[in-house]
Amino acid sequence: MDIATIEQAAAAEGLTLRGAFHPTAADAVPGLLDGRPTCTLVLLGNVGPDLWSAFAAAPEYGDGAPDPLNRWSERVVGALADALGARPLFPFGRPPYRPFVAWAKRAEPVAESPLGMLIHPDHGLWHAYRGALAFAGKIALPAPGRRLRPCDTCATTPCLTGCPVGAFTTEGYDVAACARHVAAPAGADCLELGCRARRACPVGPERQYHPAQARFHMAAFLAARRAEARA
Ligand code: B12
Ligand code: SF4
Ligand code: SF4
Repeated sequence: MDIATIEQAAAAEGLTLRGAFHPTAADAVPGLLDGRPTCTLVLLGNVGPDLWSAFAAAPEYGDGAPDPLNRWSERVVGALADALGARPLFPFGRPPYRPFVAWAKRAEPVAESPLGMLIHPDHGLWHAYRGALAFAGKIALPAPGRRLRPCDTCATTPCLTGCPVGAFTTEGYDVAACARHVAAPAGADCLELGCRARRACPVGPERQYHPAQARFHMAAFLAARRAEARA
């Protein structure tokens, strides 16, 4: 198995290869189901709107059942894992969540932004992870390139002043304040076009999600909050 084969197989399904690494015990990557340790972890996800056309054409998108993108990810990443001889792992589900944020930092040049979300030097804040493939074999990987964190040279940090309700503070992300605003009529801009603070970031503007994708994610965020409140 080589990394280019995995990248091509993922791309054929609408997923982008989001880097890979050779885990150590500190990475807390589970082994394969037959007991072998994971020697290579490959992350898959989306960069900008690249996954959207594949997902919007899938049966899960319009079937009306909960969590369509997660179910699509389980089906597609699960099928890739079967075909490539890997174990699929997912960032969603029930807590405790798999530490995808820490894995992402090992796999590609992403770093925490002042918003908490990971920023990529090319894709900005417009990217996410849909799953990972755990392989027993040690797959040869390109040497990690050194990239600068865009926030280190961002003089005005417009992301920190972009939120109309000040949900991003030095204390962290005020999820309740954000959700209240997005659910209210005054939050229609965030609901329809995506997080305004995220949109204020000048990095990777061409990767910004289109309105249909932005609305889908924001509606999913509100649905997750409602489900949390009911639990
Ligand atoms: C739980 C969770 C949430 C919770 C946050 C709970 C909280 N803060 O109290 C809720 C449902 C609110 C949430 C929302 C969003 N999330 Co979220 N979330 C997760 C999840 C599943 C687990 C995080 C966790 O608890 N890890 C375990 C703890 C121990 O590790 P931690 O690093 O300390 O985790 C903290 C942060 O990750 C933070 N967090 C999680 N999501 C977000 C989003 C923002 C904007 C910020 C500032 C912080 C934050 O909250 C965690 C607990 O304090 C991760 C996936 C994963 N497996 O990691 C995605 C993840 C972090 N979320 C992600 C995203 C994109 C979002 C949204 C922006 C989705 C959207 N709507 O587009 C929204 C934010 C809404 C907005 N303003 O736009 C991405 C981030 C990608 C990136 N570029 O960095 C991840 C990695 C999922 C993915 N599939 O890629 N999320
Ligand atoms: S606006 Fe500046 S500080 Fe904020 S995430 Fe973008 S590059 Fe980083
Ligand atoms: S979605 Fe809107 S209310 Fe929520 S953090 Fe982003 S800018 Fe603030």
